Amino acid sequence: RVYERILRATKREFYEQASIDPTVLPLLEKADREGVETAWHRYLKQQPQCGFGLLGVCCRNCNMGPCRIDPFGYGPDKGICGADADTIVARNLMRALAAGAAAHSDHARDIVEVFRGIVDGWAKDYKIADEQKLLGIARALGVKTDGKSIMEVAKEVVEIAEMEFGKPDNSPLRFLNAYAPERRKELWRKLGITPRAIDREVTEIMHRTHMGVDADPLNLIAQGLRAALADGWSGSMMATLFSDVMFGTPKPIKVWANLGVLREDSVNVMVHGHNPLLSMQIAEVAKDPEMVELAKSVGAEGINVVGMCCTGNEVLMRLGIPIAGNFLQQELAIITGALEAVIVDYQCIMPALVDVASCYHTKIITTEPKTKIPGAIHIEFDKANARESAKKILKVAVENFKNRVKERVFIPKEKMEAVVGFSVEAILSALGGSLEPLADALKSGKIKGIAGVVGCTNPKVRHDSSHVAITKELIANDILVVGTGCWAIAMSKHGFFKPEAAEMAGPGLREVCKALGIPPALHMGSCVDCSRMLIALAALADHLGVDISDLPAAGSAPEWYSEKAVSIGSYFVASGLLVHLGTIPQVLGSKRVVELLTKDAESLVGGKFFVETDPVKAARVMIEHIREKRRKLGWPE
Ligand code: XCC
Ligand code: SF4
Repeated sequence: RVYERILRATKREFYEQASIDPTVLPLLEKADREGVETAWHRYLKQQPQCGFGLLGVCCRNCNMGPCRIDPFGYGPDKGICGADADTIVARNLMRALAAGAAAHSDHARDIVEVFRGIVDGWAKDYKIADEQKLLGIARALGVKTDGKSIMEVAKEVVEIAEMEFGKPDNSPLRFLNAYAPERRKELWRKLGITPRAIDREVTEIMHRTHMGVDADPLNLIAQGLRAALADGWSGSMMATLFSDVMFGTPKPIKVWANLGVLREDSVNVMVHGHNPLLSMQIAEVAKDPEMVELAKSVGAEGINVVGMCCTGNEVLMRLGIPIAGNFLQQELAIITGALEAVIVDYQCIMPALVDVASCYHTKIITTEPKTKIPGAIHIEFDKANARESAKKILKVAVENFKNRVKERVFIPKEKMEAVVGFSVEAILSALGGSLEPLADALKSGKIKGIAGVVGCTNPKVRHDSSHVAITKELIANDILVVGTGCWAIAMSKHGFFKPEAAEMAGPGLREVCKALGIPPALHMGSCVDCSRMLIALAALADHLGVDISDLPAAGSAPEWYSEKAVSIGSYFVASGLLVHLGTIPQVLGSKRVVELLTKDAESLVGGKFFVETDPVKAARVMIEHIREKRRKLGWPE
């Protein structure tokens, strides 16, 4: 039906349906006039998408195949090796999860490597910016800090961090052990899903999904949860913790969001990807007098660094660098004709950027050995000479200003003010230093519950629409919403992060927000910062003397596309949360897998998934779930 509607639509109708963000339509029309394609155009060309793929019943895990199962029962019900739909679907999903966990954790590895560089002295352009944070981590890990210099503490901590990736024994991951609540750890032990080492859990998925190893959907999914826990409670968590140590723990800060942050008079440089190691340096060197001088010499007022996706979130929260948009806007930023360069690290970077950029003067600069795109300029970022290296990369952008074609520039005027930067520490300090006020507000029912809303944008959903609709519904029902990633960018753009947004909240939440001067939805950071939510949930559960699965809380990824979201959703489920998915995962070809994820999981880990493409209906399910949890706690509904 969707397909028919799309076929019948005129171009303009299609573009209007693409997004609720006012910057999108004019830029899609500009793209059209200039013969440029975007993800939306390519999405249309992919219709109808492969039914076997959508259901997850296509297997390419060996060279007897590819094999596919006939979902209607007329054709083959087994692959050549005998794997049935349940096995194939479970294996495919676990491989996606493994990729997501690997992405987050490899990002963490790069952060930890530079942290090691601080200890060993080669990472001279990085420093320990937040000593308190480091001491807190040390204490949590059981590292003695008394009488030691900060560098001595750092050395011991980094040794533990490095071992998380590949420690050879079977003991639990050290960060998970330090931060997860006792009841959770006990449950995971009983279920045999305590993660031992990050790389090991990912590798074990790759092993088990090889032909002729694990064919049992439950056993496969159990290993998936184990890898996801390794990601959430260690990989992603280390990425967050050490980024805070090196760049500072985010505090509330006023920022601007949406494509209107691009400037006609300046060199516009977009940092895109996930890791703050380079983007923080770019943002800093852009203020360097030498670079500003260079920008003036080519006729610009200065250098305007803007962010995209999660590395954008990293510099947004720490430096107030404006954010140009979320995932589906990456091509549009180039189509404005006003972008001198896109500097990328990794993840969520469409290879199409190079094609789009070829129609404009924009340069795409890749910087990581593991991320190269044919047609892009590759300048490897040297972390041992970070500042000089960042300058070298930025210079390419500045010198490109003279190639901008003024007549082809169109910068949408829309930009929105937002208050972001709600780390756990910042939330605690807004609460006056303890969890007590939040616990009281929850118990009395002023705040009914907490929802974590995260994740991407996806052309299968009208861009930003589900993020906005679900958040509106939740806050109107007195549920405090926290979140990360492209959800958080959507919220920034649509005004949910202004303190005045409290007016959209129900009476109880509104009162609390007004008293504290905070918005009803809180920006907690980038994708890896979902680990901040784990820490907050654990602290709240401990404070109340209950398990995470008892809390009036739920999660949602309304517009997710990424394999990383599979891992995030899974670690929240394994940590005891109900998690909503707003785009349909490729699992419907197996009734068994669907049952495991949406029913059986709850009796095992206390959390489960549910799939609902209608955001308002999804919010109602989450609200009902929260009511139920309140009933069980004996709190007023
Ligand atoms: Fe990527 Fe993190 Fe998704 Fe946005 S939200 S599209 S993963 S940038 Ni994590
Ligand atoms: Fe086919 Fe089995 Fe090989 Fe998959 S693993 S491609 S189902 S033979």
